[in-house]
Amino acid sequence: MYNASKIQVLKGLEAVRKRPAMYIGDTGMRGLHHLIFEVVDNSVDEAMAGYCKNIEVIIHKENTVTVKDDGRGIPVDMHPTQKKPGLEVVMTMLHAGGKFDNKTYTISGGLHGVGVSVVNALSEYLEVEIGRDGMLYYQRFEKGRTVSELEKRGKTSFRGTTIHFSPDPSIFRKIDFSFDIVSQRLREVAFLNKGLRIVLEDERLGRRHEFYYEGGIVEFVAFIAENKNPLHKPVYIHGKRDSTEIEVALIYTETYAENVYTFANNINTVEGGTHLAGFKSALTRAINDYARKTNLLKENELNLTGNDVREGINAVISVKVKDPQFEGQTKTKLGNSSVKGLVESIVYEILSRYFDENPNIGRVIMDKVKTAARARMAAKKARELTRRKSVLENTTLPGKLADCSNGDPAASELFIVEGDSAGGSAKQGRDRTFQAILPLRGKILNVEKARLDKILSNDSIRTIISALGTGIGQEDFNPDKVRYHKIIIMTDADVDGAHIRTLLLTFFYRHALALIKRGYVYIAQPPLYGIKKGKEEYYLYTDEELQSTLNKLGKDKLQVQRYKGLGEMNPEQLWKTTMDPERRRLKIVDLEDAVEADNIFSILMGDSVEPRREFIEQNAKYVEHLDV
Ligand code: 0RA
Repeated sequence: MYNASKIQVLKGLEAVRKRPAMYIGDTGMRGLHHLIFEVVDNSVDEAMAGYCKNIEVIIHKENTVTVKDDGRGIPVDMHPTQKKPGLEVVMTMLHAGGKFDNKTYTISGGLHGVGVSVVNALSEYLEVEIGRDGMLYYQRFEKGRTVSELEKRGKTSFRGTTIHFSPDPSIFRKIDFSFDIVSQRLREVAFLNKGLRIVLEDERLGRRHEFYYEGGIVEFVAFIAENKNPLHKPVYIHGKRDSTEIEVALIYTETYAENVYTFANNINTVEGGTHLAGFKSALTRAINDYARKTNLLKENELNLTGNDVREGINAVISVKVKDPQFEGQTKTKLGNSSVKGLVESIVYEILSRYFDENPNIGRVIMDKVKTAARARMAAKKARELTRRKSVLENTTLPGKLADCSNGDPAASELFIVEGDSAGGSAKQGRDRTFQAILPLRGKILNVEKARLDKILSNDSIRTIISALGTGIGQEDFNPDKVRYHKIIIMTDADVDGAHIRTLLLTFFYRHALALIKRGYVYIAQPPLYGIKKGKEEYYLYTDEELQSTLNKLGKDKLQVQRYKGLGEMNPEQLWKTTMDPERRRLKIVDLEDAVEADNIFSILMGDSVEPRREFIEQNAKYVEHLDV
């Protein structure tokens, strides 16, 4: 029977297939991985409601995915108003999830929480198995359409939901899941939900990760602070009012940067919001009050500033809110105004009590923030004395820069190039009217571990800043003065190159964010392979391109070269493959790329603690050159 409501349903999922980007952001890597995270989010909802302890994600050989949980199982009984099984409602109606149950924390904004029906709509096929009340149920869908009736498949002791789906190749450009991307997000989710076990298995690679954190965000923040010389054990703050739950874990380290990661309903709120605002004001107040009370701050001394009390802090803030409002450019800013006051009062109260009960830790933290305040005042004085000569107002361009002749920033490009030899090739190969080259060598600074004055004393950073022309620092940075509207990071396609790229992106993220937001920062994509056949030359940028070209050309009389570094290309090749606007490929750096780079050192690097150590050991030769 084809009733009116069914027509509605098809229209809904047709809309998803017509404009998938509206629902999952894009149809590239990000959107593809979103499918997994969407299904996992539903299982995590069950965990947050207290019914699910285990989630298993399997990436199969053909890039199909299974997500299995031991929650209550999607309801299979008739839906009271839709007149069909609950499962079908969940799978074929947009946003149906929250409508017929009373889940405490469903997500109502941003790209998350669009519902499993969206995954269903964008899958070639999707199969569901449900164990509920001792019975096993099964149903299959194709491109969002029901293709089999809900069937009973006998008795079972399994309780929960298993969803197996195959992304539709007519929707996604390329279907190849990244173990690391999935693993990183699942680890984050496990950190944010203590006691939840998440297993990731990759049958293509034979790899397996298991995440389980009894301590939740306390372990999370300890992990973030691990390599930065923590000054004390983590402080944990927890509170619940009405239906809002607040958790904060914080730890000060010897370093200077502030690393506060905020989450609302497990979503990384990169743009901050009311939870962050509440935390900041509580921290400043609690520390100033304690400093006055203990006479560490004398009557004639001024209050510590927000920046003072956050120097070297590492914190994770996680709130679970009933109706989260996500705002901002990337829908990652928490808007619920009531959360600010809640976080502020809970953090202030518990932190003040904590200082009273743990005077040793209180003391260590007061020393840290007072040092920060002294450094701030000394830097201010020094600045006033030197009338900010030096790098901030230095208008002479660095000697290493081969500038372009065009004076128009909108038409000018700056290539930041790793190494002198590649820099030389780039200088010879470029079009000097609009392309400038800045070769980098020497130590690269991990900006996360240094105060601004140290950052400014680093040679590479100074040359970049003066080439850009923007100045640096809270008061002096001015993106309107930028001398190039394309700033292109060009590094080797190896581990060292990736590391340098990460460091540079971290620098831009922390000190020149506006340039990323304006879309001025790019990553060059040099080819990975070159093939010669007689006089013909081919350049291939991915392994897939290499394969298909090899297949096309046959295997005879081919010279295949793998480029390990930019230095292996002569100026003409570098121009043709990587610099010529007509032929090159560029990747624009968006906010999420930058956040990812910034997180690599702190929360996303490698695969949990042990492999991270391996990563550092493997790159030890590199780390030696790292000025930290
Ligand atoms: C609707 C209602 C209930 C649970 C779910 C959906 C649910 C959905 C998914 C998706 C993946 N795993 C899931 N587990 C549960 C509540 C059911 C009840 O009240 O018993």
